[in-house]
Amino acid sequence: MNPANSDRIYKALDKFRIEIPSWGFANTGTRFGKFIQPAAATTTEEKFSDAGQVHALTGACPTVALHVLWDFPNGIQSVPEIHSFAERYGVKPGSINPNLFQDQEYKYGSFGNPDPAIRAQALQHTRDSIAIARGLQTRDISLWFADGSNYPGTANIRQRKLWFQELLKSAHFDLSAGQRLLVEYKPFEPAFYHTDIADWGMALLLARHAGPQAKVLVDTGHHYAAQNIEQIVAWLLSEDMLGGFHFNDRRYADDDLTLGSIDPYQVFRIFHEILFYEWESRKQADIAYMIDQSHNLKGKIEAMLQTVCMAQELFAKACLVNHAELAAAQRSCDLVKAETFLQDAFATDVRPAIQEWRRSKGVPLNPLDAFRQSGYLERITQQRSARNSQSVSSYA
Ligand code: RM4
Ligand code: MN
Ligand code: MN
Repeated sequence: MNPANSDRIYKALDKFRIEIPSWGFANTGTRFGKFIQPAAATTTEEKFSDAGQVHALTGACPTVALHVLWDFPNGIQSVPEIHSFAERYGVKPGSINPNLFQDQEYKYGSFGNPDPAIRAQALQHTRDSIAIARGLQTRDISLWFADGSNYPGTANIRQRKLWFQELLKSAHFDLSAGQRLLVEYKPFEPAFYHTDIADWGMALLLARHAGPQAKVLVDTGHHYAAQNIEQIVAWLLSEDMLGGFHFNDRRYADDDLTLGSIDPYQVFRIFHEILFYEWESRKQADIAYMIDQSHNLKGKIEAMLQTVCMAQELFAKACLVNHAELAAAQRSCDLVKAETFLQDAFATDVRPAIQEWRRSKGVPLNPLDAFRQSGYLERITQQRSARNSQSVSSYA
């Protein structure tokens, strides 16, 4: 690889950060059952410890996304504890995810629930989550709603939209300067007839209505098959409304498979649209890159390392596109030439350059190998297996 390209890769990796989810280290499963891993994290402290390993081995994941219901058993009172875990394990708290889908009250929805008392409870939980984020000095509050309906005629879709508008706006009032509300969308599941925020357009309208600190969050798994996700990314960038990503891969629906395991070219194309935008606009896009994956078959820490390394590789490949030449080829409608710029960048083996970058940062050249040799997995398996064996695994 020529030195100019290696240099581009080093610079790109220097600024590339990706957040890992606390829930990716705990035991999870399918809707049919949980498959217990003896090494899975059983406490928030253990999640921080595992996240700290991923960051220590990659140097690319300084923050961990937290879910309020699962990681803050005492709400705002848990903040000092989280601070101490962050200190101890070398990873900071990142985005704060309110949980508006698990409590029994939310059977018929949260912000879209016909019962005003439940809507008020959902808003209060969101406000508490914003206060938690403030206490932790983290920027993003990331909202995903399971709200929707399963059968035609059972929900007033327009009325629910108004409730969403009203409550998101109220939540926005609570934000401090610099904080952001990220609004995630999902076409279906758990609701199978209609979802209140089903696509990027709905999320965009709601975020706009809420206020200037609300942006859209794109979870790559939350699209119908064949959807052109990079076009959505390009439009959101053009509207200055792209707040962040939840990265994962999918084959059918919200599969939460390891990033790039099915379609690495799509992730490359997403990164390309972002870098092309930055080149053209001469602006740095302010996007939170986050992983939203929870593996029940692969080892949790291994899968997370695999994901981070894949994200770095695809980002490095995307930074090899020569934007000036691409723009010229697009202007002259030289289709084959334009497409070839992308294909050549994608086909480039960036791994040696990434290893050089890792060497310069003092992290292992192969994070996965280093993890396997570290003895960490054996240690936590021993420490946690008794507790994990008591975990409930049945679906019904
Ligand atoms: C949803 C969505 C959210 C995540 C939950 C657990 O499908 O992707 O971002 O918090 O799952
Ligand atoms: Mn998500
Ligand atoms: Mn999801």
